[in-house]
Amino acid sequence: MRTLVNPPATLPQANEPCWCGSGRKYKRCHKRSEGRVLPGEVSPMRPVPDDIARPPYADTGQVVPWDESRVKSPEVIERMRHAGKVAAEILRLAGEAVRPGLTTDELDEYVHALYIERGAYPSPLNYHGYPKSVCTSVNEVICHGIPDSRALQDGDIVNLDVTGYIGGVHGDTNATFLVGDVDPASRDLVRVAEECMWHGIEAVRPGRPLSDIGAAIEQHARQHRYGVVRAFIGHGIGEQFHTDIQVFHYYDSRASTIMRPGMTFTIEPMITIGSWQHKMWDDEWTAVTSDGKRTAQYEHTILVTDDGHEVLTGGAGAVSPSPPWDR
Ligand code: EYF
Ligand code: CO
Ligand code: CO
Repeated sequence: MRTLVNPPATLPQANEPCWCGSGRKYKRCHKRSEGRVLPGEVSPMRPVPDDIARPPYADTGQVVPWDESRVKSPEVIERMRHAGKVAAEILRLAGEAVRPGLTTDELDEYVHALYIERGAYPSPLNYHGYPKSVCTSVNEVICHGIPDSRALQDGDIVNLDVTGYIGGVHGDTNATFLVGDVDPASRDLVRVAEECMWHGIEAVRPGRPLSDIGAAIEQHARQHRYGVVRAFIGHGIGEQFHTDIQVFHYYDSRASTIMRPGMTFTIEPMITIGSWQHKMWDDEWTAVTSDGKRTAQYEHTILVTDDGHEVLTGGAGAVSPSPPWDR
């Protein structure tokens, strides 16, 4: 029997045989993936010119961690301010390019060029072997979506996660963008995800445990009946993309590390309309919600200061420059 690849114009009823010729009921076959994001073709890795300084994993894809102080020196902090600004600018420009019909691979090509024009190495590229320069996570994709040949569709939401390596340090930031005309429920999700990030940021102060951050995020998400993804967390950052600090986005009493001035880490909550549980695509990179419902994320790189915090990827020119309630 011939097996069809593309769905016909008229779809079967749930209990009728699937259009693909599998012999299974439609509801047990292709109905399950209807409206879901499907993987496309991934283009070859893009080269980075030799004159751009590369992190140690760039050539091998192997990440070999080393001991890095949790508290950064003023000199490292100054370099992180610059890396943060570069990442924030690239994220804003990438978001301005988002439109229906553009493929996520075309977005990657654009973002890759933005890093290079600024003398930055795209931190995701070959990090643990990751094949692209930016993560593009559409609709039910929680994080680490790989740019490919899928075109953005009117009504999609897409998270762009930009990390740049410049001056020997990384700056990491992301935001979720609307593609064309997006339904009110998804717009509310995106708004609350941004608010959750800022509630987490406002909980950053020296002398307090990291668990304050997750508590603030979880409380706000719950208030809106949204879920908080648990499998992916914020991380320490500096000369390495990821250091040993772990930032949970939900309350966990074990997050007892006390925040100290000079610490740098990301806050990057992933908020869901339905289940907070995830499953992985066969590519083993792309994490999606277990129920296929939408999810949204925002991320900033934060410095703990003597009296609170500084948002290294925030400020003028950032997509999310300050708490929405202060704008
Ligand atoms: C080993 C990757 C490794 N990991 C984290 C590698 O912090 C990040 N975003 O805010 C972040 C970004 C990327 C990243 C890009 C690539 N990786 C992804 C998924 C699994 C994995 O296992
Ligand atoms: Co990121
Ligand atoms: Co991050």
